[in-house]
Parts: sequence; C-alpha cells; structure tokens
Amino acid sequence: SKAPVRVAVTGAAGQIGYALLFRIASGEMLGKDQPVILQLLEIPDEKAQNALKGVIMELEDCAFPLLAGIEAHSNPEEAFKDTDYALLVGARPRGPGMERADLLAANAAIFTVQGKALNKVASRNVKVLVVGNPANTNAYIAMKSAPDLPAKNFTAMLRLDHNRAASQIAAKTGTAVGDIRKLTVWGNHSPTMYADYRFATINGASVKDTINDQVWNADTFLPTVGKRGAAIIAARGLSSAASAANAAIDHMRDWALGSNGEWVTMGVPSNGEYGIPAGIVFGFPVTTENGEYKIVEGLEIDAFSQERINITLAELQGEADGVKHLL
Ligand code: NAX
Repeated sequence: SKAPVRVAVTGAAGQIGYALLFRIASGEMLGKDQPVILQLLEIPDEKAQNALKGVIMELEDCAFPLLAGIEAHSNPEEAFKDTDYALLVGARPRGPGMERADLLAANAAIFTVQGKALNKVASRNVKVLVVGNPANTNAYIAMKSAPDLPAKNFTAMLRLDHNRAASQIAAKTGTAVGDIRKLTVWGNHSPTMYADYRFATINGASVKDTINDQVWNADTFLPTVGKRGAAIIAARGLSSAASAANAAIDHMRDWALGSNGEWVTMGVPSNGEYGIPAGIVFGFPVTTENGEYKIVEGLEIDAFSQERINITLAELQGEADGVKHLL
C-alpha cells in the first residue's frame, strides 16, 4: 500500500473545516488508496483549540481506514512540517466597522507568517490551496513570502465560482452538470469574477449558441454567480461551507490526480497569459496532469470579455497595491 502523505489544513475548527476534513480523511481528495496524515492548525485561543479537539475526536470516531494520523497545532511551523498539501482555510473575516484596508492588512499578517512557515518547513513540492478570503491576494502574499518554493505551487480557490456557474448553466439549459465541458471563471474570487461559457459545450453542442441570450448572460447569469455567496448568507445566516469544502476537494483532487483533459478553473500565478501581469494570482482555465496544471492558452477574448477581465484584474491589482508595503 502507498505511504501516507501529509495534509495541513488551517482554520480546521471552522465551518468549512468541519465539512472538509472528513472527506479528506475518507479518501475523496487524494484517492481511495492514499493514506493521509492530517496536520491541523487553529489559532492558540482556548476556545478554538477546544473546538479542534472535538473535531479530532469525531475524526477518530469515524475510524477511517485511510487516516494514518492526526495532529493539532497552534504554530504554523509545526503544522506545515513536511506537508505535501496545504489547505489554507483560516482567515480573518471582516468585522464590524472594518475597512477594506484593515481586512487586507489583517490577512496579510496571517499569510506572510504562513508563507514563511511553508517556505521553511514544508515539502519542497507542497501544493498550496488558499480558500480564506481575499483568497487570490492571500495566495499572492503567501507565495511572495515563500521565495524558496516554486511560485506555481501557490493557488487560490475559484472552483466554487466554477461549480456555481456550471449549476446555473445546467438549470438554464435543462441539462446535467456533468455533461458541461470547457467552462471557466476568470479573475478574482469576488463578485467581479467573470464566469465565461463562450467555449463551453454540453454533449458537444455550444452552450453560447444554445442559450443565445447575451442579456441573460450579462444581467442574470453573471450577477447570480457573482452574488451567490451573499445569497447563501442571506438564506442560511451563515456563509457557504459544504459547497466551499466540496470545491476545495475538487480543486486539490484534480490538481493531484489529473483532470483527464477536461478544463477546470484554478486561481494561479500568471506568467503573462492573456495580458495578466506576471505573479498576479488569477482565475484561469487549466488542465491538469501528473500533478501539474497548465493554463489553456490561445482563447479568443472578445470585447465584452476583455472589459470583464479588466475589471476583475483592476480589483486584484488594487489589492496587491494595498499590501505592497507589508511584503
Ligand atoms: P469560520 O469562521 O467558520 O472558520 C475559520 C476558522 O479559521 C476559525 O476557526 C478561526 O479560528 C480559524 N483561523 C483564523 N485565523 C487563523 C490562523 N491565522 N491560523 C489558523 N486558523 C485560523 O469560517 P469558514 O466559514 O470556515 O470560512 C473560512 C474562510 O473561507 C473565510 O475567509 C471565508 O471568507 C472563506 N471562503 C472562501 C471561499 C472561496 O471560494 N475562496 C468560499 C467560502 C468561504 O466564504
């Protein structure tokens, strides 16, 4: 049987953590033949550490055959030791009266520390997924703080936006989500993201031609996907957790095990593709194989799409500018 791999998860006692850890431990992320050791990080606060103990008791009580070990930590340099995968879920939420700049600064503090810790102690091939918001900029900060690790190993989660877009298209066209191919979401994980179905197909037929309604695209589809997180908060009183955890599983599984030629969306540092400045962590269509992702290149960007991409890029550049002095 395979040797266990180490999976670090931060914010492990939070609501996404609660929806995520059990699925990692059951083999849904890295395969039903891959034992895992969970290295869980929470803030030192007693309440958080106690909650983490409770989650660990439940993980133990599942008696998962693939769960080869569980560790609880409050120090990133211990939690990230030799880790092969790091899911950075914990982040500072926006509190009452908190300005955008305060939020950026609070998260910059967390993600510089965690980036440095990864740089120092993680596996040299560690695959990092940032879920905690602002996810793209947090991934950018962690990447900049880890100069000895490959920049390409730092990614942000756009997969929830991708999955939300797929589900809206399936509903609109009366088709099955699983039959949709070549969908992508460009840019920032925020309401400015640009979900793009111009290349998408359902059983080989063009989604754009099937829907054939640019007004629906601009006035219904994009706002619905962009504001889906807010709609869930309004309905549930809590932000998306199970669907966010599911997207994190999808992102890591496809990265580790391959997408079999299918497009998926990942937030990854640009190398200049599509005019996105190098280093900006941007949602792109990618295919994955042998543990590596590859940005799908050569797609035509029409005027509407360029305008949308410019908006979400400007937001990301504004965030990068906002943390420049902290890096
Ligand atoms: P919760 O508040 O339920 O849990 C967050 C947990 O992280 C808490 O237990 C907290 O103690 C811990 N934490 C905070 N700072 C930490 C640090 N420095 N080290 C370790 N742990 C730390 O939030 P939850 O609903 O689980 O959401 C987590 C993050 O995901 C939030 O930032 C949220 O905005 C973000 N999301 C990102 C999404 C995406 O698509 N990229 C979608 C879902 C979600 O909104």
